[in-house]
Amino acid sequence: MLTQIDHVGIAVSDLGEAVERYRRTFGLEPTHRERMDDQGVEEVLFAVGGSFVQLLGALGPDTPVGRFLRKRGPGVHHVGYRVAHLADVLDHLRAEGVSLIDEAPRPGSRGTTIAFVHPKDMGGVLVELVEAP
Ligand code: CMX
Ligand code: CO
Repeated sequence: MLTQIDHVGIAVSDLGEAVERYRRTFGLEPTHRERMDDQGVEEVLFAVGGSFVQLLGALGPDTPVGRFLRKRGPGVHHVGYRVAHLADVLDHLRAEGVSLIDEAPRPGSRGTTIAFVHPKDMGGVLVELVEAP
């Protein structure tokens, strides 16, 4: 069902500073930058092997990442898993009684299709499912 780790999402308070930190510390160059107004975030992706590190800056305090930063501070925000058929995986999770944040697949960055699973049934970890374009 899960084919690989697509990305690890990390909430940062200053996106520009975090990008410089990853560049200097690990010699990584950003491979993608995108502002997603519907999610209230701006992301910068670094490719690591076949997966990404996704740095997430909040577009305002009243957004998922903005609230996370206020309550918990910077750190790991979610894990994104790649799946082949997102709609089928959502049907399966629903049948298993898992709480979904997104009842149906919706557009993500890079032309992907995504859905979030609530952390309360996932051991406190916010999970994102990602279907490649
Ligand atoms: N990981 C784990 N738990 C989290 C969490 C996270 N990232 N964010 C919030 N929570 C927990 C809180 O600790 C809180 O738990 P308690 O009820 O035990 O206190 C609960 O969820 C509700 O917290 P909240 O402050 O009310 O948070 P929100 O209103 O933001 O709701 C959530 C939480 C997960 C439903 C919301 O953040 C959401 O819908 N997230 C999905 C969308 C998203 O995160 N977009 C940004 C990333 C975009 C991308 O990667 O493409
Ligand atoms: Co993500």
